[in-house]
Amino acid sequence: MEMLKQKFKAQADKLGEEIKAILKEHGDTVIGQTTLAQVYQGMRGMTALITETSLLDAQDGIRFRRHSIDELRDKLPKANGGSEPLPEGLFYLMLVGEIPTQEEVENLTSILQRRSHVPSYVFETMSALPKETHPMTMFVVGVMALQGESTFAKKYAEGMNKKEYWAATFEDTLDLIARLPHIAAYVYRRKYKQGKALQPDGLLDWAGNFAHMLGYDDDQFKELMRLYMVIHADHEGGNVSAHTTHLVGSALSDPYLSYAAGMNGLAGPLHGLANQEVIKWIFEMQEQLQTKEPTAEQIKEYVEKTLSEGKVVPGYGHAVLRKTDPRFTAQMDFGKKHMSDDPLVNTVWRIYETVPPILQSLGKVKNPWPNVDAHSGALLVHYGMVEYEYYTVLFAVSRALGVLSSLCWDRALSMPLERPKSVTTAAVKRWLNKE
Ligand code: FAM
Repeated sequence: MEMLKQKFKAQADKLGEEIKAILKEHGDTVIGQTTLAQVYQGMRGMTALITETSLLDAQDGIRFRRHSIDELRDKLPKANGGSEPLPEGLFYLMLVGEIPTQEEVENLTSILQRRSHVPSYVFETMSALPKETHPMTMFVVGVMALQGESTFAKKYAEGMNKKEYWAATFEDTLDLIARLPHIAAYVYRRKYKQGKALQPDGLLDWAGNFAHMLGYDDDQFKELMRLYMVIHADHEGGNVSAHTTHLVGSALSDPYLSYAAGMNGLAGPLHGLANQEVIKWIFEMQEQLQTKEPTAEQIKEYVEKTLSEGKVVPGYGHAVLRKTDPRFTAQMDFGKKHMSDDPLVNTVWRIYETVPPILQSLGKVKNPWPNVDAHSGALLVHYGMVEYEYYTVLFAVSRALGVLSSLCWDRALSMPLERPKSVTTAAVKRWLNKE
């Protein structure tokens, strides 16, 4: 642990110096123009954030420290006998910018195991909620209940020197990532499996153990969880969950508070909740059409009906991407390898052939291609995880790897309080009248 921490600090100090030099020489360099439309329309394309962990290209999709998803599947260490990357390896990569060795990943796995204890009051707090509560709400309540454990909050209250912020954030990050699978698994077991929580298996990796605690001991499901936890981890800094975590963290709210805030954003249907919406939409289509495998023609009609009701086609479109999401393709590849005859998975692939031309024909959808959420549910259903309201919790556990490693970078680089300027429409009118 100390080695990883020191390595991170050394990298952060080096980058901090480089940033200082860049700003000294180029601090006044203009990097773009902002239009009024951008300000009114969700700040699309406006560069306003620094995020070190990953970068999204509109055509090629996400790269984590310059590595594509395909490269990660190839280069990151695997579990014994497995072929999907271990998410601990991606976390390491995002933190220090290097692909770790098998041994470094194994060390990280044992660090996380040692830190994974969740106090019983956290489970009791979640249990106090009615069973009908949405799993994301239960999950965030669990995280908030754990906030009293924050090293950052305790040390800040004791008068911590600002030079130590990064170290306290680092400690909280590891503790929180270690504990999240327990909180998430508890939500699932309580809501869907009569409250029968399962004991962790200390011999398993982070994602494998999460699968085990959820109640899925199939080796293929564990592989799916490793892949799932890798591909959902980070999508540069401007998406709602990453940006919210960063924004709240900029007020020096501790990592528990910041991450919980970000996850409330992930719970929105235009963001992380889209994965539950996708499978719900397909199940409803199957029910209405009375078939498990609708034809392309039937799908087309159903899509047109969805659009005519003023709804979006879930799992399609993206604020930045302009091609098929490589996270979708990686899941398709997993499906082809492990379940090529599954009717639901085949329906997802038929939807992929059918939807883009329809969205294209509307003339306003900037990206008619599928995103990560268009595929994930069908893979989970294949292994029996049909409770789609739960899916965003899986996304949230994975997203912790990205947003919390970014938060470590924020504190290590002494990122300031974020506080952009806002104006009223009356003020905009005054500007325009002056011109
Ligand atoms: N189905 C129907 N209409 C769509 C659409 C879709 N999948 N995607 C975009 N549009 C519409 C959009 O509603 C807007 O219409 P209006 O002008 O009438 O309001 C128009 O096309 C232009 O939108 P855009 O510029 O192409 O997209 P945005 O950048 O505004 O929004 C998304 C991006 C993701 C919110 C949007 O594509 C969407 O609602 N998709 C469906 C929900 C979804 O899959 N979200 C998950 C995103 C995912 F990557 C994640 O965060 N996990």
